[in-house]
Amino acid sequence: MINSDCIFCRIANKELQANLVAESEHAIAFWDISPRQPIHILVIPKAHHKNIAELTQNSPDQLLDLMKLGTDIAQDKSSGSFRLSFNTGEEAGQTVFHAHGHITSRTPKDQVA
Ligand code: DGP
Repeated sequence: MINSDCIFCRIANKELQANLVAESEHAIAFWDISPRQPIHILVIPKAHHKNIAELTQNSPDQLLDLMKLGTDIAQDKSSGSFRLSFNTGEEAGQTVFHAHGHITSRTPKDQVA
């Protein structure tokens, strides 16, 4: 389901522009608009789920697809040292209430000696 008030639904639906990295059947990944590390990519389900807990509960098949896309991208873009993290709830720093994983790394693959 797509929520027209949700910015990440609109990116997933290609109504809003983003710097896309890759997509799979159920997930899409794009560069974070305000990167905090040299690699900072978001991976989101195409369908609207407010956080990773709801996605896990409601659609384990979509969760698996998202995790595979996220880890494939992380391994492709980084040296192999990365984080894939999900802020869940306001107190944990979640500001966009459409589930999303932050793929972050300090060591892009092309900068490893
Ligand atoms: P969080 O704090 O975990 O909810 O992370 C939300 C992230 O989403 C934050 O790092 C900034 C990013 N972001 C917010 N709006 C946009 C947008 O319109 N485009 C892109 N590419 N990233 C966005």
